[in-house]
Amino acid sequence: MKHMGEMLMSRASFSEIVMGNTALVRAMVEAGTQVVTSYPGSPTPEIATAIRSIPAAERPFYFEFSTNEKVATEVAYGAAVNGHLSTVFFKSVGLNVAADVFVQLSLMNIIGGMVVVLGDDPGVNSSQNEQDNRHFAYLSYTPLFEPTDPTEVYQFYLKAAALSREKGMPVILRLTTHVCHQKERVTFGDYEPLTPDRSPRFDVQNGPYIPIASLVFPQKQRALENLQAVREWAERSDINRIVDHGNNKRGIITSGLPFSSLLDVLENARAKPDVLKLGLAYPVATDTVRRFLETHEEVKILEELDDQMEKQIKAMAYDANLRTRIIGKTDLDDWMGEYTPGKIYQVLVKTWPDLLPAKKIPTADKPHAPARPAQLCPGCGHRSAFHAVKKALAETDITVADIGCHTLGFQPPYNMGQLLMCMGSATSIGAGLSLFNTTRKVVVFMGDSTFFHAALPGVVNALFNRHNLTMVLMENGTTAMTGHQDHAASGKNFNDVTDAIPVRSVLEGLGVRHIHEADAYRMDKIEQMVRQAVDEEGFSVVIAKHPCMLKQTREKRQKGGYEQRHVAIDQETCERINECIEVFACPTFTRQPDGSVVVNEELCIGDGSCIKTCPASAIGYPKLNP
Ligand SMILES: Cc1ncc(C[n+]2csc(CCOP(=O)(O)OP(=O)(O)O)c2C)c(N)n1
Repeated sequence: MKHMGEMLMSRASFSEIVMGNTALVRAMVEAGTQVVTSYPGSPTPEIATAIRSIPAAERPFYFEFSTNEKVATEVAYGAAVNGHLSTVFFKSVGLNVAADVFVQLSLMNIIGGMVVVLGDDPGVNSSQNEQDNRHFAYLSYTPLFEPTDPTEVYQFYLKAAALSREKGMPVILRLTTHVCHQKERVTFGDYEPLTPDRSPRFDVQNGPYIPIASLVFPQKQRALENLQAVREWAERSDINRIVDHGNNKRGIITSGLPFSSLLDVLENARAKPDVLKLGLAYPVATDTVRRFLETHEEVKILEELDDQMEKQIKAMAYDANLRTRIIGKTDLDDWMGEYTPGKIYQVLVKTWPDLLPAKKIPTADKPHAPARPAQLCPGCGHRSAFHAVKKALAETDITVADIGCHTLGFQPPYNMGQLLMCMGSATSIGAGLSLFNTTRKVVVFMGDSTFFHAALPGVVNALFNRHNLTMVLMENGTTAMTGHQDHAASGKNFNDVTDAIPVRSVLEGLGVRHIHEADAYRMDKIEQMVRQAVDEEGFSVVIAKHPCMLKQTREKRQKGGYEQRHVAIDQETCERINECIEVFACPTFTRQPDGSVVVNEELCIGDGSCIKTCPASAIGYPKLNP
């Protein structure tokens, strides 16, 4: 395979095995996309990895990681009303942050076109819920394409971009985790680089662009007419397709990833039902669906997560007075989890017990891998900070987690972080917990990327309303959990060096009176600072600073010259107190069957953060790996 960037910019048509996220970037290139924005979140960060593989000088569009999803959407919208085809992408819950601007997009004449790429996460692989963002399409009068595989990611983006440009309306391309991450051979088209018209074409005559009070009605009317036109387009286009098994009794309507799982499962079916696959999940092409219903006695709606299609289809069937038996979700389990082949099997068997042969139940002798919860990396500064904060607090004190690698502090043995909601929420939740509360200290944790993303209003509120709590700012210099993207304090953006906005300066600028700061490895200092901070009046901050060690070691490895070191346990000195395993809990420590503890030299990076935690001083200073 050619270098990825070279491949993505190839002028000639080619075919290659790629991830959905990579196929998307080729589609952006072919479609003539001019501006792309994002805030990182699984399952979408590899889209940025593919973008980065194209050398900046050759990249045909501008890309930025913005400070959050709302900002990213606003930047893309601004560019799109200036005439540039734009795309914004982010994870499922990112749309909650972007919603305030997103729900207005369909009211506007977006002359350049704008595609909103969502990475939904059925199965909660890496999110705090499994929200079904198809609801937002309905809520905001925005068409929603739902590809099944990388080929469709590529094809549907091209269709979405063309439609968006033609109608001047936003279009959603809804991906899900395993549409983003699955790989298949995709055949791409030619790419003819054209010199884009980058003149600023914003013109109020294309508007109105001011949605206020009754001025909104003509804009809303236009959005509804656009939706109607898109539905009619979908009736004629090949975006929806039928897999005809010649079965006039049973049919299935589905879309997205469940379609490919369904094809797998139907391999073994006794009499395969016909399948109508909807590529445009909203608005549903009701005439196409009606014809499908009319030609089958029973139709199962097979949809992952919520009952979006079911509601639209049942309402239409009622109005059309259809006799077809429509089977939607049968029990609560149907609303949960990713529709893998195993899940589809379970759902279909409940509907039609005779459809599929009985499945062999896995036997007990099958190898079973124990669940391995996510954990902080060896050398992670967050671990040291948690170790210290825990010592400073009483059992009854309240700790609030936020989103990031540091969320993992909620797990034993640290148990630091007893509540979690969404990015940036810890400070204000902590403020609420501090009300009427004179007995239990409130400590909230915050990452540095999250600080800029959504925490600032909470910090300002804590100062403005004189809330009484302590924030431990876990500053590791990066957006670690999603793959080390730069943030406003990094001194670099995606494209260039830039002025860093240090978190401490921001806090000082806001007038935070009590700011303490130490390297997270200085656990004695952090402990003493937290003790002091929780007794200070009002809002106090302890900055526990240490670079992300995964990032640092990876960079050293890439540059060459990284030498792996490890600590070692002096078995003579070790008193088997097991603090290294039970309290500090670095995964490099392993208990042997005889009760002794050894260091996994492959995992250990020799950072030495553990040394001072051993009450018997049995951990020796790092040595080079042999
Ligand atoms: C609204 C929203 N956007 C994106 C994400 C994805 N996400 C999870 S953790 C995280 C990064 C947090 O970075 P930081 O606060 O610096 O903490 P670190 O992981 O570096 O410890 C992001 C972007 C999310 N969960 N919610």
